[in-house]
Amino acid sequence: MQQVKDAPALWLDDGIADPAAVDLYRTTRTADGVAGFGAVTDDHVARFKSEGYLVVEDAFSPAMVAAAIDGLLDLIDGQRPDFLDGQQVNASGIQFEAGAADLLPTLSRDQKQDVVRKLIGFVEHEPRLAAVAEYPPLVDLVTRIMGEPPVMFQDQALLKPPLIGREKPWHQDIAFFTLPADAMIVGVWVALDEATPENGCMHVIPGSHRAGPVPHFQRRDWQICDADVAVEEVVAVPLKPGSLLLFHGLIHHGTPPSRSSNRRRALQIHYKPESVARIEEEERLAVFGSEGKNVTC
Ligand SMILES: O=C(O)CCC(=O)C(=O)O
Repeated sequence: MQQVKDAPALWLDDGIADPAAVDLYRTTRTADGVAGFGAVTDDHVARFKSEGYLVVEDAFSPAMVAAAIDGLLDLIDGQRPDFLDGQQVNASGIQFEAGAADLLPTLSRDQKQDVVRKLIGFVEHEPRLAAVAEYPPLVDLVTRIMGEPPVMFQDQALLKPPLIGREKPWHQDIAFFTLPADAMIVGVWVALDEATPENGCMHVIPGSHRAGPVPHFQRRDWQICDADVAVEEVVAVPLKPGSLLLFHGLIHHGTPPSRSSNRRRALQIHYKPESVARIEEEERLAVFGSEGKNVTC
């Protein structure tokens, strides 16, 4: 994390861009969705468990999506100072594109969003975003999948600015969490804009969660080795605004760089079963790190 003078705790993205990474996401397969929370059957829940993902279309109304975007822009515009103060302790805040530091004071509220990569910890600060993460039909569906009450433990907004939005390389989310690798961790990715392969929608490898944890390497990011990605099995998950993807914490997934002039804004929320306790950082690295495993990338 770089600190910038006169802008305390300005958090800048330091990931590595590689436009050629788009080749890791080429596919003609796209995910099907269920039409609304009310249409989710026990078979769909069983399919989530075997395939590791489920799409729910029109999960949120256009009014909820519009309110969430307004809430997001207010946070980016610095209208809730307590949100930015949280950055000092890694509790909440905004990660900007590395090239944005000097530009920021000159940008309008609308322009600023196109130099943001990520916001973390909005639930405590923005009720219009909390309304999405705490939406009862969503929490009920996550409860059905887990078989017990879920606890939200991470909430983020993930933005891909037009054309410059970077890839999020293939990974398993539990590799980033101090939670047991065999826990039923559920991620929810909510499209606020139309998400397409061109502007960087989610891509998954169906069933890949069943093979368990795989080593992650520090390359363009903390990621699965490119050579270990089952590129022939990739499924793209294009979503309309207000639709969502539920995905298992061990499913292999990633998003390509943006090649589009359309921005891609999304919310990502993670839930764990109430009964699951945290593990130590060393335990996480023993499972997901490459040290001592005789693996190369
Ligand atoms: O939205 C994105 O681009 C990346 C989402 C993702 O897989 C993650 O942040 O773990």
